[in-house]
Amino acid sequence: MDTAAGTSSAPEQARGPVGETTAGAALPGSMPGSTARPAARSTAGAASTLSPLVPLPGGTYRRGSTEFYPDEAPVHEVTVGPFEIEQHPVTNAQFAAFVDATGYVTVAERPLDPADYPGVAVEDLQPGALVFTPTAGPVNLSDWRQWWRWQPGARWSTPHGPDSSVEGREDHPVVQVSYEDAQAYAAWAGRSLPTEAEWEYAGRGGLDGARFAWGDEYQPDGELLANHWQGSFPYRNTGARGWVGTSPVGTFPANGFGLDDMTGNVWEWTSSFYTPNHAVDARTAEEVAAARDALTIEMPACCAPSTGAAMAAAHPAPHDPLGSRAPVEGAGGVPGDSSDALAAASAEPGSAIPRKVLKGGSHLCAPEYCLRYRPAARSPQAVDTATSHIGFRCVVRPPVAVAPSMPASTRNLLG
Ligand SMILES: [Cu+2]
Repeated sequence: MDTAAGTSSAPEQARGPVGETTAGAALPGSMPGSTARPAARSTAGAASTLSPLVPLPGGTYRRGSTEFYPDEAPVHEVTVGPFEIEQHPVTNAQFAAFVDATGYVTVAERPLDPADYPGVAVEDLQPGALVFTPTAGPVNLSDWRQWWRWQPGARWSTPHGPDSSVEGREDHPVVQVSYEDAQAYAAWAGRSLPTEAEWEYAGRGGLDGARFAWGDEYQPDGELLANHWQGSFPYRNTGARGWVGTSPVGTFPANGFGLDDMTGNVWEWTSSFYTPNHAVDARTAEEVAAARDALTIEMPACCAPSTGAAMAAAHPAPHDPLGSRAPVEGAGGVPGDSSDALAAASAEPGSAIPRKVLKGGSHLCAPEYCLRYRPAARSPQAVDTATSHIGFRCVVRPPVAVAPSMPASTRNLLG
């Protein structure tokens, strides 16, 4: 494994104009039923630092796409209830406030238990995370290990390793957060993580069925509208509006709901377990697993190490997979996501670590390689894995009235 903290390849670093756009800056965009952005809601201990919430009415929309990757199909109608969603991804400054207030230690900062990794040298069990590193030149794009490395000391505050920091990047999205970390922040904020259906509804910004968050045309009037890879992947990134890597939230225009960075910049965690396609979303875990195992179409693995195999690349499989203590959301009014069986079915074959759906694509998505900076795009991610291009944002739902007579088929539509 690569344990070289001082590796010769320079990790990707933003080199754009720091501070040119401030977090939460008002940008053009309309919200349903309102012309002004709402102020941040007051929640215990966190009020002044949380992202503003944008209220969305909910409704029925067409989820998915048949134009790109098989896991986005079929296009189908989904109904979501009203909810509020954070205007932009959680920033480094916001995550720092959470850590300051709680002393929270992220998964990437926790030591790996030698008992879980017999035969592995103790020095190879340092806390760390996955860091993207550009290659020297063109490489075979089928092997993500060429541009992802396990970096000891990589964590949210030093996202590219011990020599990096988030200083001057306070208004960039936080990265190197696992699913558990995102959930912990949301709980502190009195908020939740969105379901996949909620996220895609929000990401579409009211443009039902559109290819991108801004419409069907990739670059209307030649304008780049999301932070995704510019140049040749994975070795030359000429920058998105000057930014290589993450960009300050709100650097690009908001979508029709007034939401910043819904596509591009960083992938965002959702609470939904990954399914091989939408046709099996509302079925049993057995059907999901069967569909997963039958999925023989070779999908480009995005710009991301999509599964716990990333960890396995650096470490042999632990006896007690981290997934076994992975939090499962669902009992409190998030339909469809509560089943242990669905968690198991979401895992990569041969792995016990559940995978959640990531949405939105990231600054690493390169058009010639990964067309996932779209609302319909999805990517499976093992819940224990943190990388330099995954972040999150939170939602707030109205209190759910208990409706014991609600038929299961209706519940599933919400998931
Ligand atoms: Cu991608």
